[in-house]
Amino acid sequence: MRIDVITIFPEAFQPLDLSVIGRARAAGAFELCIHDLRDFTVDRHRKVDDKPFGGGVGMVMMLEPIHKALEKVKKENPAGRTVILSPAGKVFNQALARELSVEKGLILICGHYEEIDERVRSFVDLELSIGDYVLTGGELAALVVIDAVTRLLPGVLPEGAAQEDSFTEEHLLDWPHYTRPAQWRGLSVPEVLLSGDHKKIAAWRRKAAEERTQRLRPDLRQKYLSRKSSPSTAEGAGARNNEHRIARPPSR
Ligand code: JCQ
Repeated sequence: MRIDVITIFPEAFQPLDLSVIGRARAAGAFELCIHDLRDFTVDRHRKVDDKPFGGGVGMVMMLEPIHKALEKVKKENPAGRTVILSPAGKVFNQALARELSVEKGLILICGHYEEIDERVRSFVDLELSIGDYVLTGGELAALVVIDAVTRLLPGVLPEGAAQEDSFTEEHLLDWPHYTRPAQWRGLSVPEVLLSGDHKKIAAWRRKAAEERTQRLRPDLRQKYLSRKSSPSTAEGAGARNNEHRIARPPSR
């Protein structure tokens, strides 16, 4: 997969040089290209924003630099899905991370200031939100999406590690984990985990995951149960509305 990012803060993507994702990138599991939006400006001041029509505080990101950047980047990443990050987007989750992880390419556009000119939505494929809060820019949201998507690519995690997350797509939290020592300052490990009985251990984990989900995230548990009974409506209006998905034939 090739990922391009269009941003006014290229340095914000340094975290992707670290740890698991950094090593995977160095090993060629995916390609990442960061583009400075100011390189696509047309004026002496390298201006990327302007005052809002109709007045008001704050600035609006201009269309022209974003469009110019996209023109260049799309030539290098022709199958890349163009994505903008904003609180108005479709709320990102593990299922969306899986969907994006099978794309040939992604092109992420990071907004700043108060807003992006609304007309940008006429030339992007998808608008994503990482949650219901407001950030100062799209960079942190893009980092979250890149991390969640790239860890699903072949060769990034140890064999089987990403498969275990299928649990989370069933709307279950992970089961409790323990490591040595088995006794620590009066805190012990559940007996069954020391038994060596793998069938019993698997059953315990399933039950523990369900109990823990009910206790800590009853909302997830509810979705899990309603999906089992009527799969198409389990996500509610969020999944049914197609507003964030702009029609385009799937990439080859
Ligand atoms: C992303 N959840 C919050 C803020 C406007 C493109 O328009 C805007 C983008 C941002 C930055 O992204 C977020 C965000 N997911 O705040 C305002």
